[in-house]
Order: sequence, then C-alpha cells, then structure tokens
Amino acid sequence: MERQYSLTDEEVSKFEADGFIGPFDSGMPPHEIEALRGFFEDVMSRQPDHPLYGRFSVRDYHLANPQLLSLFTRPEIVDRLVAIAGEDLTLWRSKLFYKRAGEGDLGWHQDWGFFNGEEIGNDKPSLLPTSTTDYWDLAVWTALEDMNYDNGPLQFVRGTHKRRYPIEMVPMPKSAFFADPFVNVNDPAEIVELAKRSRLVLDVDTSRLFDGIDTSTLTIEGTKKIVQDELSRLRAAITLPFECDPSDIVTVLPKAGQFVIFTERTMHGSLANTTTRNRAAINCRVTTTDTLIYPGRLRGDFIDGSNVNIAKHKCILISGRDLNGQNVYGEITPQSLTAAPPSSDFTYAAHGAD
Ligand SMILES: O=C(O)CCC(=O)C(=O)O
Repeated sequence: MERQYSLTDEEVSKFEADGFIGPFDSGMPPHEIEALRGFFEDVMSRQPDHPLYGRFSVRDYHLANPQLLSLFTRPEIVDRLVAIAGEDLTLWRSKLFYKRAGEGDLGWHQDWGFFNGEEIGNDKPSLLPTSTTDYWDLAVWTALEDMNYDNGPLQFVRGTHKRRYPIEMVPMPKSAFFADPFVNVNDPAEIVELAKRSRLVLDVDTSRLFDGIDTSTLTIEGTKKIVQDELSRLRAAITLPFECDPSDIVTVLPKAGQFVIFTERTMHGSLANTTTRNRAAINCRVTTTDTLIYPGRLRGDFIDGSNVNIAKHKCILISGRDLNGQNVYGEITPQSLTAAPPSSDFTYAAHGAD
C-alpha cells in the first residue's frame, strides 16, 4: 500500500541511529489543536473522574474524545509509524503531559517497553511483547502549543535506546518522574482537599492521608511535611547518573500540532516550565499487534501497574491486522471520529477475548 507520509530510507536510518525523529506536522487544523488544548485545560482544572476509569487519570482520553482519536489516526502519524515498525499496529495508550507553570524538570528516564508502573514503585507489566523486531513499542509526542526552551520542552539523548541504563528505586519525591504537588498551592486546606480526592500525585491514593488528624490547626509547612513523609515511604525509579556527549542531548521544539516519534527506550526527559502558562502535550503509545496488552487481564486482574482499573480499556487498530487474538479492540467508526465533547457513550465493538 502506497503511504503518502512514509519516512524515507534516510529518515528510518536516522531514527534507528538516534532513537527518535521529528518534529513533523500532524496536519490537524490549528483550531482543532486549540480545541484539544482547551479540552485538556478544562480536564486539568476540574480534574473530573475519567469516563472509563472511574477516578482521575490523564490516560487514554482518545477513548473518550473522538477528536483526539482522529489526531492519532491521521496518516501523517500512522504512515510514519508503519515505516518504522511495520503494517500491524495498535494504539494502546495515550497520556497527557501537562506541566504546570513553574513546574520543574522531568528527570532522564527510559521505559524498556513494559510500562510496569515504576514511576510509582510498581512492577506490573502492561505489555508482553512477542515481536522479534526492535521497534515494537513507539511513542508519538504531540505538542498542543508551540514549544520553546522555557516552557518545558522534551529532550532526548541520541543513541541511548541501544542499552538499558541502570536505575535505582528511591523515595518517591526524589524519583525521576516526581512532579512537585505543591506548585502554586499555598493553602493547607487546599492540600488536604486535594489529598482527600487523590489529586496530589498522579495514580497515588492519598485519600486516607489526613485521617485522624485535626487539619484545622495545620500550618502550610506541617501539611506539606505530612504529605512528603508519606510519599517518601513509597519507592520509585530514578536513572543513575550516566555519561554522555553533551552534543547528543537534543531539545525538540515542535510547534502546536507537530509531533515527534521515539522509542521509549531512548533516554528522555523534559526541562522546567519557567513560564506563567501551563504546558500541554499528549503522547500516544503504539505497539505491534502481536503484543499481548494488559496480560493480567487474562488472569482476571484488571488493575494495572499505575493502579488504573483497565476493565473498560480498548485497543485501537490503527493499521493492518490483529496478530495476537487476545487483545480487546474498540472500533473506529465514522461516528466515533466526529469531533464531539467527551462522552461515556462512545461505542465499541470488541473483537478479542474480554
Ligand atoms: O512531556 C513530558 O514532559 C515528558 C514526556 C514523556 O516522558 C513521554 O512522553 O514518555
């Protein structure tokens, strides 16, 4: 099949050498990117329960917002993924990366492709690959606004996807992924409220943290200390210091609507957002269709490594055929691709075992 946006041989070789490639234009009209930006600004300011997961989560809004699904299924994205990983591809996850104004950097990290929840100290793989190719796990990071050096751009270290760099499990506040929960929060009552609603730290249940404590007398420092002490009891991953040639550190600066493709094995992180505007980007994660997605599901375990109940999760076949047979698919229909507000009646047809 002729693919209009396929990568050239040189681009594929560059990807194989560097572990990432881009930015490229998604071709989504600017007003639609702006609408997605607005959608996620609203999600982050209200922090509602996720329509599929029953609690707050920044994952998989492509299963609730058809406009987002239409972004990730555009030929500008799919054709390039196919050039790297072959015809048979599944979109299995998306994640909002929202860096609040004033939020610090995100430390260097690699994901070796299993998405086991190491960012909150878990070790429960979400993917069981069977592919013999190197690039069975790709990410597409799409900027929802113009990126610059000040608003928290994504960075890569070229060529680092070829080996696993050592990590260590450390108290969560010192880990690579930890986002300071107190940015722009100075009121003890607000911290207590956020903790009760488990909105302080992504995927961490803090609802009982202040049980039995007289919160009316807490100072801001005292409140923060209770949170920090509790989070310090949890362990999460940090990449140990590693040597690299500084010229291999690449900061990517896509415009709104542009994307970069990378293997999650490439060492990556992002700079601090020193601006006064929150920064929004969204990634989607794609694997070859022979991968078993959420292997625990076959044993009746629907809680993944990030403590999300994935019973209602569906994969989206974005190209080719399903080669696994055990994954659960949602169908892309013209109706589901019509831009519409998020709704829980977004319909699916399950192909695989449920
Ligand atoms: O957007 C960011 O700040 C980091 C993105 C990231 O780590 C990822 O897409 O895997």
